[in-house]
Amino acid sequence: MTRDSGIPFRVSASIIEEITMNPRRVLAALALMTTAATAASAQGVTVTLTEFKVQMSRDSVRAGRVTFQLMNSGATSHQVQVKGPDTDKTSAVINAKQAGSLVLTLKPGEYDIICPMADGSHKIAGMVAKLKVYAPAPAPPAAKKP
Ligand SMILES: [Cu+2]
Repeated sequence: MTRDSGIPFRVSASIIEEITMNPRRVLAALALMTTAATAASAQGVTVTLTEFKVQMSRDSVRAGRVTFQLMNSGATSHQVQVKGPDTDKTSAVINAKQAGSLVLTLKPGEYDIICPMADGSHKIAGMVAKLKVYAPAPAPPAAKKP
């Protein structure tokens, strides 16, 4: 689920060899790498809800598609609202001991992860957390021969 190693994909030995042996194919190889990097960018955040806390498996992600796995470990119903730049999305109500999910495409910035239930009283009681969304990773450096 969480892939944030800084090395978004492995470059196969054959691609490295192609770059070394045939510089004219570098552009084609880079196009392949870009595709691989995009595929590796799906990110997951597990959000655990209790009375009255929002706990997240991570507090930052890269901009792009983010899947929030919502787990209500509490004894009452909760909900998750994601609020930030151009974003204000709320999950369905999640009953006690049930799970849900929310898939959003986020841009860089600071987001609040809130339980909006009971006219905001869950939030006031402590159900709010921060998520930082960083700019997309820069293009990886050119592959080097080991
Ligand atoms: Cu709540």
